[in-house]
Parts: sequence; structure tokens; C-alpha cells
Amino acid sequence: MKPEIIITGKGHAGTFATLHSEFTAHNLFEASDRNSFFEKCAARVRGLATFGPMPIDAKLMDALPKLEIISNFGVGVDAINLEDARKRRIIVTNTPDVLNDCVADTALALVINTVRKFPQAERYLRAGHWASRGPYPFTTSLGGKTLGILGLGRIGEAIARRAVACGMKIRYHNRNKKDVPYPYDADPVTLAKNSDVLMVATPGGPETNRIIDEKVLQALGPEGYLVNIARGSVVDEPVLLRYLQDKRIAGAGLDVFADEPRVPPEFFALDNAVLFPHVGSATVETRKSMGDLQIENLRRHFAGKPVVSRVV
Ligand code: 8YV
Repeated sequence: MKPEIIITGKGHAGTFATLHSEFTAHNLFEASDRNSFFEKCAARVRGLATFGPMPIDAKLMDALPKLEIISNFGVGVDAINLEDARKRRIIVTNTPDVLNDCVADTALALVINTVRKFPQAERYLRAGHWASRGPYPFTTSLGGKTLGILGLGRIGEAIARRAVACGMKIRYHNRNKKDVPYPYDADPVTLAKNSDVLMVATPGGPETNRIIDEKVLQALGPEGYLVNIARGSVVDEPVLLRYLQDKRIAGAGLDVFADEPRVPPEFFALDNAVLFPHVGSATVETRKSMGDLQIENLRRHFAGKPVVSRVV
């Protein structure tokens, strides 16, 4: 008998196919009526394969009395209530490391594109302005500028290596100081004050909710740039929007938003923001590796072996 699982969202196609061949899988994201969906399978479901921002909370866990494991596609587990899982002795796994390089590439792309305004320059050419108005206005160099990394974890360190290759200086803030060759700032405001570009690379969740607030943006100042590849929840989005509109910071590069995929349309009008639709890890190779790890965690658990990447 194959173990029964629920798939919460539509992710990588290969992963989806393997989940369906190795397990008896039910697609929650296709259910038009959640109640009848749960009536049909809830009593037998032992695993959840989670994708995306759908909240996985006590209510959902209690609806699945046989639930043993939540295997997330992605390193960030902020959509899952870890305390609720811990209390119910439900294992939670994620997909760390396999996405570090891709997410760091995206982060560096946002730094370069935001500071050098390449997307805006390209729009200028496409609009025919080069011939009619002359060269695109000068921007500013990356070399010699300071990148302040808020959350120097595995992804943060991969970003730092790339930024060093561009001639940038690195500083960071974490809850705890690390054994790294970069100067440490005691809090996000000091880091922002000392940075030309502030990179948000922390996990999401209640501990980091809106830690990029008005004080931090004020400290970053009118010459400073904000880049966020972490979670939209880490930034006070309405305040950020106001700071961008009023040019109280120089610009922002954003891969993540508070209520994805809904982005406040006011952002679309900004010429000092570069906006990506959460593509940090979105390559064929990386998404396959993430799916393989998600499946391996389920496979091992149901074979009675320890999982590969356990969070709870
Ligand atoms: C993915 C991510 O976009 O790993 C994460 O935490 O945010 C991204 O890599 C996400 O997992 C897609 O569901």
C-alpha cells in the first residue's frame, strides 16, 4: 500500500509526477470544495507535500489525524506553524542548500539591476529614446560600495562571495555574530546606516516580521538601496512604497512581496524599483533538486529512516 499524502499547491511538474507515482496523492489545490475533499481522504493521509504560501496551521493539522510529516518544497517554512507541528510531533522538512547558488544569483542580479538601472536603460532603448534624446543618464558603480547583509546564512554567504567579486565591501547583522571575515553591526538600523545597499536574506516568520521598518529605511537614506530576496513579510511594504515614491531611499530591488502574487499596483509606476515575480530559485535544475529533496524526505520517512533535512 502506498502511503497517502496531500499536495497543497502546484509546483515543479516532474516533482508532481513523481509524488503521484510513489504515493497515493490528493491535490488540495484542485479541490473546489475543501470539506468534501477532506471527507474523502483526511482519515488516511500521513503526509503533506507543501508548496507556496498556503498557511499550514493547527486547524489543518487537526483535520488530518494520521499526519506524520510535512515535507516543504523550499527552504523557507514560514507558511508552516512550526509550534503547532512540534506540539503534535509532526516532522517538518525543507529543501536547504540546493537553491543557495540560484537565489544568490538572483540577489546579485537585483543589486546590479537596481543600482545600474539596466532594466530602465533597456526600456529607454526600446522606447526609441536613445536616438531622439541621446545617451541614457549615468548611474552609479558597484565597486567600492558596501553591501550590508541582514541574515548571513548559507544564502547570505553565497551572496557575499558574488558581491566581493564585483568589488563590493560586505558587512552583516545576524542574531549572533559569526566567524566570518566581515564586520558585524549590532542591529538592522546600524547596518542600514553603514550600507549603500541593504540586502534582506533572513528567514520569514514572526521573528522577522516587518523588521525593515521606517527607522531602518531612514537610516539607509536617500543614497541607499534596499534589495529583498527573503520574504515580503520582513519589510513594512506600505512604508517602503512611500519611501520609494518620495525618493527617501534611492531604489529597491524586490523578488518577494507581502501578499504574493498580488503586488500593490503603485509599485508598477516606480522608476526606482526593479521587481521580480519571486524567481529566486526558479530554474529547471534547482527546482528539480528541490523536488528531489522534498520527495527523498517523504520516501525516507515512510521507509522508517531519518529524513535528510529536518526543521522540526
Ligand atoms: C520558492 C523560496 O519560490 O525556498 C524558498 O523558501 O521562497 C523559493 O525557493 C518557493 O519554495 C516556491 O514554493
